[in-house]
Amino acid sequence: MIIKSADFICSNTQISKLPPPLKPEYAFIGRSNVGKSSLINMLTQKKGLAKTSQTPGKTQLINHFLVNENWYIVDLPGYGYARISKSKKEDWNKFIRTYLDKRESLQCVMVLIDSRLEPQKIDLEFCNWLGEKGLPFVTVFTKADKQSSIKTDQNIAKFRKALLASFEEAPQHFITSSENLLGRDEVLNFIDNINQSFEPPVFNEERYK
Ligand SMILES: Nc1nc2c(ncn2[C@@H]2O[C@H](COP(=O)(O)OP(=O)(O)O)[C@@H](O)[C@H]2O)c(=O)[nH]1
Ligand SMILES: [Mg+2]
Repeated sequence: MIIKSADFICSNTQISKLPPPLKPEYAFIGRSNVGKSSLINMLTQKKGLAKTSQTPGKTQLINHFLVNENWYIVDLPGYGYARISKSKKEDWNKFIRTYLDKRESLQCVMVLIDSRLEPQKIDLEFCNWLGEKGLPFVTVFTKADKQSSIKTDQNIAKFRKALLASFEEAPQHFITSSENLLGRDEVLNFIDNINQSFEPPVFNEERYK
């Protein structure tokens, strides 16, 4: 897929104010600092599109970016940072889980995982929750440039093995680096294929007025 345009559309804290679900969308999510903003910028080749920062927990909104005027990248707040109150965490959970569970046009959840780390409980729990809800997801291993491909492969194999404790099959996965464009074509092709067969869902217009 050739990226001709990628534009920020809106930030939301309310599900009722999201754009109408008429275009296919892909939610990007993972632990804070996993490299989500960098990956979005890498995929779109637009440097400042999603803001990157070293400060965990900055993005607290559902951000919609429209690509090629026909599909959305959705940047979701990162999960699992320590310095946040319990009630805030619960708010996060409720808000994001409602979005993921109810969004009619959501095609796939892209779960970002740091390829340098051994399987993390919070990532596995999140994948298991997606599985329980029957939501389609893939895993996207980030920052592959930071260590040898042997190490990356070992960590991925461990993660996939851990998923097999609750899934019959591990979901499709991608290996990426925002530094050297690794995985870019693969992720964009995956999205392009789904976009080809997208049919706008029937929805209640009143909800989006
Ligand atoms: N070497 C390397 N660094 C990365 C990569 N992706 C992100 N980073 C760095 O990791 C930090 C967090 O990235 P960011 O995209 O802001 O993470 P987010 O919190 O998940 O949005 C930043 O310092 C990035 O420069 C990558 O693929 N390779
Ligand atoms: Mg970010």
